[in-house]
Amino acid sequence: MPNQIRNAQEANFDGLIGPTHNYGGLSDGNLASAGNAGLISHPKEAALQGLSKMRLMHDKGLWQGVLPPHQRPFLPALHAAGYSGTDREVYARVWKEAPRLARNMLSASSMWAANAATVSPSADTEAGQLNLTPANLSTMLHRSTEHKQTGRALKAAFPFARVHDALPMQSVFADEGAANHVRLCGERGEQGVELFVYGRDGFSGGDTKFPARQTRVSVEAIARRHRLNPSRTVFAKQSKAAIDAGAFHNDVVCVGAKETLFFHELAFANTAQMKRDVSAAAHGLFAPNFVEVASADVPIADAIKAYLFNSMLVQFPGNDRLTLVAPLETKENAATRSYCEKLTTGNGPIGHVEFVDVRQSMRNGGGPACLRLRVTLTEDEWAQVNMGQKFTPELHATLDDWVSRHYRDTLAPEDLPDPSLMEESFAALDELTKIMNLGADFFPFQRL
Ligand code: SUG
Repeated sequence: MPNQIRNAQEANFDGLIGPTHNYGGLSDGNLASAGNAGLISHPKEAALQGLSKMRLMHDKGLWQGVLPPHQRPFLPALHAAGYSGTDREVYARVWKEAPRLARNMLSASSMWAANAATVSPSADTEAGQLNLTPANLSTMLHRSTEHKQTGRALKAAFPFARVHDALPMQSVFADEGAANHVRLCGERGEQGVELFVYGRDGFSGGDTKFPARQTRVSVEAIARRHRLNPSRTVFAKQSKAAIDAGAFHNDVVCVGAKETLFFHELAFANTAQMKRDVSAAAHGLFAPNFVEVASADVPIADAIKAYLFNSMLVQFPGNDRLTLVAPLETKENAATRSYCEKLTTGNGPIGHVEFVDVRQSMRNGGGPACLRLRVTLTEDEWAQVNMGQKFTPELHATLDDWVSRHYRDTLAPEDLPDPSLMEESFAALDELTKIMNLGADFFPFQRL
């Protein structure tokens, strides 16, 4: 019998964009990150754009949460690399001797909350408890430092949940979290089907030009530790064509919600098999609805450039059909714009498209879907979420003011070695722990 926990909704927890947001060119295989390396960034504008997107979701009636940025620079990694002295001394020396390492430890990449963790709602797990596994993000150095702090933020947000440790920090277990995971369902609070997507096996090497950041070994481990029902769980491989075209995560070419899976025809190595497996796993629960986009309609290069699929697929209260919350870039590309028109004039499951401005994040390859972690919660669970991490108009006003007081308007590559940037960031984060009710020992610099 499927678990039956009613009155559940999907909450979006967005990563609040941190004060060191910059274009470091750190992610091989992420075309935007590579192509925009060295551009001047706008941290204040970036954070305000993120907050506006959260406000839109809240005002439309969805549950919205916030995940705090991480401490950057991440001094513990610099200490581990042999740098010692005062924070200023450490920072000056690493920029002088190892600027690449310095840039990696300054990235605001925790904003992309879709990579924070893999989430299995209580309705899918054997114990009927929300399970989360923070992603080890082991493929990219600048992201490999996120998982511990992410675990802290998730434990603060969801005190009732089982928050696991990240998988072993090793290439065989490479894991990028919810960006390679889709949950389909009928009613949100009933047993769903969890689709895990991987790019390589783990033990045997991959054959892709760009890194395949998720392994089969890792997704099987997560499904096992979350105690998912094997007959309701599907594993599918990304295609080499998608990874090599720049789909460094599956959510660059695929998004799903409720019964609907919206994806590019080149997203999966074996699309027919994936559909058969999802249909079999959903048997007796719901009828999956596959919306497959042909290359003839949207070439994969356009899909990746315009981030059509890195949209949020949501059900706004009062709408019978789903809404695609897409980046403005999708409207500016002829192929993706006309595909969106086709969606809204057709009678498929996706009936509305809204465009949001997250350009600052987009230039690093992070669209609307990257910025949020979806967590399906029952009403009881939502009531237990840390109040300081629930997005409300009051919190929005407080955070807008906090950003305006602490963040820089611009950051050019030559501004990054300035130790004042570190001190400004720590002062901002220290204040944030009070605003968000995170405790006075939340960040490593607070625990010294
Ligand atoms: O991991 N970009 C991120 C973008 C993550 C997008 N997330 C999802 N698709 N869910 C990444 O590649 C670039 C940072 C820089 O170059 O400064 C970066 O980390």
